[in-house]
Amino acid sequence: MQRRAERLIPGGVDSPVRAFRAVGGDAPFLERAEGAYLYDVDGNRYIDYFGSWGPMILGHAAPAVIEAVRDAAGRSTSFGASTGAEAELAQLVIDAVPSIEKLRFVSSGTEAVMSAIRVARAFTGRKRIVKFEGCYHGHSDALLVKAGSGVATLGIPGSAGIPVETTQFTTALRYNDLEEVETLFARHPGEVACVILEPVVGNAGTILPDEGFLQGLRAITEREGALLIFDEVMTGFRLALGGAQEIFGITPDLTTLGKIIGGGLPVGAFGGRAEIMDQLAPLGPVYQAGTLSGNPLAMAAGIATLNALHTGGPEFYRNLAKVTARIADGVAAVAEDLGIPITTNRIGSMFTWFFRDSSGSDIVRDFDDAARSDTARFGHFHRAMLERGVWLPPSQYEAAFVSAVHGEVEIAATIAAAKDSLAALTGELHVPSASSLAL
Ligand code: KE4
Repeated sequence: MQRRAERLIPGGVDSPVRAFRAVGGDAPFLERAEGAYLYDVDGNRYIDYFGSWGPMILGHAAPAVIEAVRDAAGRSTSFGASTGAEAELAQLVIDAVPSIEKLRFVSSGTEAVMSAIRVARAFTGRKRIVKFEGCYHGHSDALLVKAGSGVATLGIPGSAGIPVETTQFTTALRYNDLEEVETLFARHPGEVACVILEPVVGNAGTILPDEGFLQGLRAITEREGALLIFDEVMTGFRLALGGAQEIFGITPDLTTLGKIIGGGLPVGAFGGRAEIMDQLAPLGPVYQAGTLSGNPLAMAAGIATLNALHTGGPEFYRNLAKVTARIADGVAAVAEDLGIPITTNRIGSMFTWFFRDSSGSDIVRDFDDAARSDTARFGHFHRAMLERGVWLPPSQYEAAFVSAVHGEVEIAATIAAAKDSLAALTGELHVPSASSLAL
């Protein structure tokens, strides 16, 4: 199956991270999934900790979602004309995220971010965009900027096929560094259209904002007349019903969403104050469009998912966080006992175990910290866990996710698999630091 896929599709995958390049080996091909479990074509079962990269917060094949999609499919799969479902899902999003007065649906997080950037540039009449190293906002040209481009230099394309002219107005700064943000604005007064970030980073592994970082960004952008864009494609409806902005009490000007709001079907969205969103055609001068935007099946899956989350409310998220803590901290405790340096970053139902070399500090608060991880050892751990029926995201720089149907059985099985896997690693540990040699 792998060989056939590789003959027909570059790398055999429709998205690079699925190719397991960061962890080695071939990724199993999946046949189906249910609840917290994935089932591959050879009949192996895995506890799922990447959840389709975020959407599967209810668990796979949630009955209400499947029922809604089946029902919608019977009425045709796409119209390219308005349906009541779009406004119904929009209302469920807006009820949960007060900063959004109006939104538009698209078919991916990439489209949502690309469109939000365009409307921010139109609304402010400015060109420059500021992002942060380690934050991923989809693969639109202007946002694929090499890490480390920093305040001094022009945005340097982070991928082949992107002309420097496209990224010259993009600056990537260090996450959690307000000083760099101040310096950037001092160098480019009146030029910055927007600052975009993952309010909790999931694409460098999980990295939390320092106390005051988000508040500082809000104050600076307010003062400078730039828009603050929270890319909540991953954190939206993941960390709380109102996402990271609810947790940290920040009101961004624009928010991008995806993943969970489509319940596993292709949906992205961008939204914010009506005065900004009304720049969009057919009302305003900003063109943005999509054949399958607001697709009826995707809307049905999103409505079923968000209805379940609205019904579950704060208690739903508290339970998710409790189960996540037991899993993440349970495995970290095993690593500690075995003398394997791991830093666990965790919030809500997102977490990452950073495998540290024994010399580095144990704090991971920006991309440089994350990049000091022992990715080879993470790769060995990933493979060992996969062999024991636990499928972690196949990269040190991805967040793991827990669903509402991960329970006692999955907690115990994951910690047991980790005990075996980490013990197997100890033989490959580098020479321990002097302190741990002390007799
Ligand atoms: P999509 O275009 O992949 O739907 O969304 C892009 C995107 C935008 N913003 C954030 C914060 C995101 O996390 C993403 C996509 N996340 C990755 C997972 N790290 C998608 C997985 C993949 O690329 O295959």
